[in-house]
Amino acid sequence: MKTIGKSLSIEEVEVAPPKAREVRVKIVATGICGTDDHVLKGSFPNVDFPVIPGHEGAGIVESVGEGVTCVKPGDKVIPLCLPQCGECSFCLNPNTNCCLQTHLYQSQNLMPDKTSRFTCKGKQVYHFLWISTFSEYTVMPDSTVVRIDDAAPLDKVCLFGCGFPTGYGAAVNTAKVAPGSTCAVFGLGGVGLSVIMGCEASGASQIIGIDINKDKFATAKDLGATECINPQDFEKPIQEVLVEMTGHGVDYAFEAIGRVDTLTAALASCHRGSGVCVMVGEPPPGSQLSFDPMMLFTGLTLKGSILGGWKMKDSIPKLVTGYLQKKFKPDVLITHNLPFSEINEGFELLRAGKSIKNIFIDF
Ligand code: PAD
Ligand code: ZN
Ligand code: ZN
Repeated sequence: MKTIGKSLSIEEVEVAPPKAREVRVKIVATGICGTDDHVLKGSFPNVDFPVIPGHEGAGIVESVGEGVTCVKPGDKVIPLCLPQCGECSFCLNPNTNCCLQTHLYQSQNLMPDKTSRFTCKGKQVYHFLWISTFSEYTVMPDSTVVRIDDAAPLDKVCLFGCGFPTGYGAAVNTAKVAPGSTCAVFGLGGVGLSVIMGCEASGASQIIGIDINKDKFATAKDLGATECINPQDFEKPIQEVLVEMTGHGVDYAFEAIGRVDTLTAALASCHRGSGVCVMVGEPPPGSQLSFDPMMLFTGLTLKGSILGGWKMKDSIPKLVTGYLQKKFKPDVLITHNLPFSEINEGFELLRAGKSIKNIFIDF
């Protein structure tokens, strides 16, 4: 549980039974995503405190409320940080994965009936993105949970709740990386390394990883980066280095850090006539991007990508099945398996650049 200005504290929380169209899930494993760190630092917009964060989990359905037909007790599931209600105009639009129920359009700090299922010492605790996976039990609407293959190892496939599909999908869905192309990936955390996996799977011939932490380079190269560079090793701006390395700039640049300066650099490192820059990292709330609009005049494209463009209910079970068929290897990202009691140590490891993905079990 997180109270503003404090680190996470582990508390006894009462988790009420699911109401109609809600599901109560026993979380078996959860990861930390960079977005959870934004929540702890207070830079994720519109979070109410005290809150139970966490959105990269996997578990087992414990009970369901009236009218729930998509899952039943005992099913292995992944909670979805982007709902898919299946009925709104955005769900019916094949060109967006952002259901109108997502946190960008309405608050998910309480259940749809505007009450919380969490109580601690008699006080209401808020939900996060409707799924709050940093909890042994959690309740979510049925639009934000999906059944996965019974054979899926939950301590691995929890990564399909956010980080892996976000990065992989940014390459294969949003950018649609073409075979033989050049790619630059800014930020080699869980998300950026998953972008590299997507670029590699798409047949990119040059994949340049960019990070200020050289310890990330070995994993990036194992996953398909052809070279890795640290902007601090150069006197000139990194975009100039990338343009020189590739002739006229990269075909695709991905920002997977969440900073405006690196987003501007990613944009400027793209091929002016046909480059595609994809914003994946979440910039601080209220920030503004400033660049010469003439950059776009000759064909450069700037796009955003949330959750890799996947409609989560449709896609996550298929991705998990693909994992079981060894099509993806997101477990390479798991550097630490820790008991849930060490969740704060997990955030410290992430901030110190000493971990990629921390997975928590043993609630
Ligand atoms: P992470 O902290 O594991 O990785 C960030 C990486 O960026 C680290 O390797 C840092 O060393 C590196 N870095 C930091 N500053 C710089 C810099 N100035 N130049 C170069 N490299 C730098 O986080 P993550 O991979 O879990 O998440 C990355 C971002 O993606 C973060 O902003 C998160 O909120 C966002 C995100 N977006 C979505 C989405 O749907 N678009 C989903 C999940 C996460
Ligand atoms: Zn995330
Ligand atoms: Zn919808």
